[in-house]
Amino acid sequence: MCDLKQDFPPLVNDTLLRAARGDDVERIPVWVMRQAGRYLPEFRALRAEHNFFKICQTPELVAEVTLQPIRRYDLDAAIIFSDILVVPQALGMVVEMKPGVGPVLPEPLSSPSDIEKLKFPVDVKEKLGYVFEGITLTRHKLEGKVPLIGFSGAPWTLMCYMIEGGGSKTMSKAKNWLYQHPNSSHELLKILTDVTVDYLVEQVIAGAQLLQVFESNAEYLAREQFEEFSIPYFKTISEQVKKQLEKRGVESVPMTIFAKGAHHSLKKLGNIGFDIVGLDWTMIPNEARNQVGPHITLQGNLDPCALYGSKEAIKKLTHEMLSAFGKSRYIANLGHGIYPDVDPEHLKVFIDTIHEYKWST
Ligand code: 1CP
Repeated sequence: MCDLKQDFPPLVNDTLLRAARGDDVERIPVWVMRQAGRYLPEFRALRAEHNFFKICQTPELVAEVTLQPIRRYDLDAAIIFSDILVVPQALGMVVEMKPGVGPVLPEPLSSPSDIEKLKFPVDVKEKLGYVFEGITLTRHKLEGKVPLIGFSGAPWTLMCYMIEGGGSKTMSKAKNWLYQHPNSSHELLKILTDVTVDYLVEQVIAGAQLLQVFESNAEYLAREQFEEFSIPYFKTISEQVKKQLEKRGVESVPMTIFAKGAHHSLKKLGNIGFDIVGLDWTMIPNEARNQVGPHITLQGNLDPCALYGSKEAIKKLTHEMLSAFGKSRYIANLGHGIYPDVDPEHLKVFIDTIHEYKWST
């Protein structure tokens, strides 16, 4: 790999990073979870020619897909094109992306003894080097226009896919482990945490300017399980990523935790070393603010289905969202990833409405 890492172009629009730090911003920064992907015709055209993971593994294609929404919209950040399931792949599991179905792991972990089959420890530079190359190349191709976000799945969410073998309505197989095999569950979650820390550290070294951890499956856990099987690993991730970066002489970057459905634990989420807490659309902005405290930047949270409404309705709901969050310590986003059947023009209305909003002083 050639050393592309030096001399990244200077960042022109740093609004997102300033909002992450709690500095004043002249306009609210906005990016959208899953902003590069299936709702965009230009992504579908490229996807028709290439296997999903082939795209993830090819830095030029990663850069191209990451840039597609940046060309189309006035976004304040890019998120690297990849998937959370590259981590189970790095651990030796087979993951396929089936059109119309989603991810399928044909040989899931069916009992705790299967943990031994995982190829651990993982040399992330060897197994996931393609992600880091994609990040470095994308940083160059972005030409400093907006910051680049790196990401990973959180351990519990990854554990779900590895045990369920794909998506699930109940996560009952993965939850079975929490009740039947708590020690083995912790063993697996610890393995996933170790890989995730190394993976996120290398993403920053490769050029990621903010990191988001997706705990999309938090909503399946009651508070007690969330406190036992999810929160402690968030803490380890934020502490270890920052510590290892310091050791490597690299400046740390803001970190976001998005724990979908974790209403019961917003207070704790404000206290685990993450700088930004992402909210889903069922969470209420001022209640979340009271819970997480004033030192956290909030991100979210329009219902992704609101983009099915008329343009006028989208504007109205977006205005309501903005006035509910207020201008400081806030990053606008949807409350979960954008759906594939959304009209791309409707996303434009959401983004432009955020930027055009007139704050009364
Ligand atoms: O633009 C971006 O946001 C970057 C690309 C990205 C991200 C951040 C993709 C591409 N996947 C993800 C994260 C991801 N992947 C999450 C966390 C965010 C979330 O909750 O939505 C999860 C749970 C996955 C797993 C996954 N991968 C699913 C969900 C399945 C389920 O259980 O409902 C799906 C459908 C995928 C496939 C996928 N990932 C990304 C794309 C563009 C696609 C579609 C694949 C295709 O083209 O066939």
